Amino acid sequence: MKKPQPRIEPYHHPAAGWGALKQVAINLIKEKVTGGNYRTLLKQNQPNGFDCPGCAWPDREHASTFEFCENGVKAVAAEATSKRVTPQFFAEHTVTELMTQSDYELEQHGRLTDPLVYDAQADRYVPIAWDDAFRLVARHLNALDDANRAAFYTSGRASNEAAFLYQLFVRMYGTNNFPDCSNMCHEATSRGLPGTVGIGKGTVTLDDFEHADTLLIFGQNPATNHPRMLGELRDCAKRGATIVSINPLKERGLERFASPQHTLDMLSPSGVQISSVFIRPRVGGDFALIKGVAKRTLELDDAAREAGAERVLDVDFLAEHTVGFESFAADLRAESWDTIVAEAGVPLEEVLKLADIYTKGKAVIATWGMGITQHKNSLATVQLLSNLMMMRGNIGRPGAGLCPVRGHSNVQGDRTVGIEEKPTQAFLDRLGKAYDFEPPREHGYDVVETIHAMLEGRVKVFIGLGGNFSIATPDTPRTWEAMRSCALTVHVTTKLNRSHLVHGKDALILPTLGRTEIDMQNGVPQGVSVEDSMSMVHISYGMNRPASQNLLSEIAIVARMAHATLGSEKVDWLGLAADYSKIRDGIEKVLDGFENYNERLKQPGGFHLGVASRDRVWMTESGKAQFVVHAIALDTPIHRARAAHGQQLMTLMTTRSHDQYNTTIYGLDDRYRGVYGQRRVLFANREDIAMLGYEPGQRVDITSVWDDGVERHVEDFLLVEYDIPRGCLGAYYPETNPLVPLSSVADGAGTPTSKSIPVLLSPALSPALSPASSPALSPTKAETRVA
Ligand SMILES: Nc1nc2c(c(=O)[nH]1)N[C@H]1C(S)=C(S)[C@@H](COP(=O)(O)OP(=O)(O)OC[C@H]3O[C@@H](n4cnc5c(=O)[nH]c(N)nc54)[C@H](O)[C@@H]3O)O[C@H]1N2
Ligand SMILES: Nc1nc2c(c(=O)[nH]1)N[C@H]1C(S)=C(S)[C@@H](COP(=O)(O)OP(=O)(O)OC[C@H]3O[C@@H](n4cnc5c(=O)[nH]c(N)nc54)[C@H](O)[C@@H]3O)O[C@H]1N2
Ligand SMILES: [Mo]
Repeated sequence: MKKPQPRIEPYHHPAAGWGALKQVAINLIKEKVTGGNYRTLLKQNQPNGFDCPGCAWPDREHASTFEFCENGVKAVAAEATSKRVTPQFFAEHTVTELMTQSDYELEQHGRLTDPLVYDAQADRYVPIAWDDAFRLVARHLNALDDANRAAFYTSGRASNEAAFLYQLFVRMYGTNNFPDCSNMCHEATSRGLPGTVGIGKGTVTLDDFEHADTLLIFGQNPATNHPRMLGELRDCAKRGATIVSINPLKERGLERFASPQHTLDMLSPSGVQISSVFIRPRVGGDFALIKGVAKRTLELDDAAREAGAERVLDVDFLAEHTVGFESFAADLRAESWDTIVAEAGVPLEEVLKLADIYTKGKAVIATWGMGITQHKNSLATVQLLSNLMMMRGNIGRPGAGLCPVRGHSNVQGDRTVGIEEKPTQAFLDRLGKAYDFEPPREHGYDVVETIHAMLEGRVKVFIGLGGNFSIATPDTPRTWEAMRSCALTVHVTTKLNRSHLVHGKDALILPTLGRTEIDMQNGVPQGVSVEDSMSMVHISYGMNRPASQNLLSEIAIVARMAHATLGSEKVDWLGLAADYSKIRDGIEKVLDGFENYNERLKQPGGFHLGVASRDRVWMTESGKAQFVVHAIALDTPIHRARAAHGQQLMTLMTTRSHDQYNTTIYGLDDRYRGVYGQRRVLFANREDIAMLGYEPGQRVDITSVWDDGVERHVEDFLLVEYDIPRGCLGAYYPETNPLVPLSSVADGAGTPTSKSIPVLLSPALSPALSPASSPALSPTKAETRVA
């Protein structure tokens, strides 16, 4: 295929539509997906098919007609590619050489076929027998003087069975060090909601979308990240529901959408209007905005009470189900409108308008994504949003509720089955009893703590079940230094990525089956189960021939690692790996809600794992839903940086382009935002560009402002004029991860603050790199800055 010409060209069509159909065809051709594997696309999210590895958005009954999703197809095509990375490939390339390739190029090489071990002398990965690989892992783990010197990462694609077995192995080994991708993702949700409604999960199911009259979409870009959600929003819009987008950007998919399942949409040039209202806070302004809406709700209730009209607050719900409302109300009354408006970056009329919409809604769903969770105050923001919804009883009734929209297809399930660095004692008790051992009791490290621990020599072995730890994480040069200080790094993986190249003294690449592939154990095809964003648990069967004969399933890899490290006296690891239903029996024993697990998975669509708050049962300390008071923070790192640098200081958010899946770069376009053939772009407001003395199209370097004396810097970004609030910038992740300071995390959640980085710009010093070939994360540049 010819190299794309880098260009900027605004997109005027509705999201999805014909543009998406065209991309599907292009991706199947690019990945050279062959005959049989095409047909598997039709089995995606079907009762006997596989769960889409794309995102965690649920499916109607998991049994509807084939739901079309461009990015689901990209994810499946990327896994079904006929390209292969064989031992021969590694014989031809040293690791140092591969480091000069971009993440996009690394992804393009295809599927890994054989287990590999790093040979330091040759600076190459060379083949290793599976048993030898497991022996190497066991030798390292058993040589550590303390189990807490190892960390076990999980990316949210791992199935319930793989994740449960993994946590059992790791806890029997002796640690709770479970950094996982959700530490960087919805942690503010998982840690915040238990404090208000008792459980860190959403309260709605898809059925509620049929009854909602108002939807508030906070900080999400569904056209790219959860395309199937747009189908749901489309139907809501057609029914006349009010949809509000709360986002600094006017994302295309929230404006107009043409559903490929609906002929009329496809024939209409403008598609269907989705959001009728766009509220555009400044980056990080949501907390103040939501506080304003809550304050106004209270004022409207005061007025209604005085006039003897119907109350605006759901007083029955407040009385019967909640505690703490009085102090919450007092805090709202004391809050100044000036502070709210200044910190939200939204004019007062807009705050009042949003409150008006919210209070007119009889059934309101609030959804949220990374625009809410990746800030310093993200946990407080999630709790405040939950409180706002509680004011009008919008939790636990039809058509209303909390809807965090998760990322990875099984990130929620992984946490449910025990991928948790802060497990409850009750969970550990049951696990220990079921498997006759004493689990480690003290809390383990999350992602950021793991990196700190490696840097300080406290963690020496890193094992990753999927993911791309070295560039999904913040502060790239320090993370690389951390990874390189390890005695052993191990990656269970499908495709070559940066993390394999930024390795410990010993290093293993263990290639595994993807979810779309047939997983045969003892002659019986095995299914795995996953839990989506709305707590539906269902089974998934792969359909494609494995990419290589020498792949093992994730479960087999975990089991054989455990067998080699711990032996099989207590747990018959290999027996469990031979029949996954036995692992599910274990899950059923240890966790509530999984009664008759194997049986209930046979129902088409699976089953709903009860969420207590949905039933208005509150698993909080008080036994009620709790109002929590948080002040608007006025002394954040952003405030301090602005005080020091004035107007020059900008707040940078890092998001996904349309052609990526997290760190996996499928292509170089971001169609809906009008970016083609390049990724090193920086979206800025036209007036800011002028104020800072630049021109659109000029190239700039970006430096973050932090107080630890470390220079964090990325180079050579194209300034693109964009409709974004003043003082805010947008760029892609992972290219900008070197800018996120390791110590900059969400209070109470530990999430890197990758959507609010205080930065300064300067004219680009280096000559412009060719955008199409520039390393996605210029590794050499990042490396030169490793202290
Ligand atoms: N195709 C595809 N699908 C994916 C992924 C992918 O990379 N590619 N990733 C998966 C994963 S792991 C996740 S977590 C989800 C992520 O899905 P999203 O949550 O949609 O993630 P992002 O693209 O990072 O950014 C979300 C939005 O937040 C907005 N935003 C930024 N700062 C703020 C703010 O301060 N306030 C508000 N209100 N909005 C803000 C941005 O403008 C953007 O529209 O998608 C999942 N699905
Ligand atoms: N600056 C910034 N940083 C961020 C974010 C952001 O918005 N901005 N978002 C954060 C978020 S929300 C997340 S979730 C993390 C994502 O962090 P990760 O989950 O670590 O990253 P991914 O890019 O999803 O992982 C991709 C790799 O997983 C492997 N893989 C794919 N499929 C499989 C499989 O079936 N099995 C196994 N074993 N491996 C597989 C492939 O090798 C692929 O290269 O990044 C976070 N980092
Ligand atoms: Mo995520």
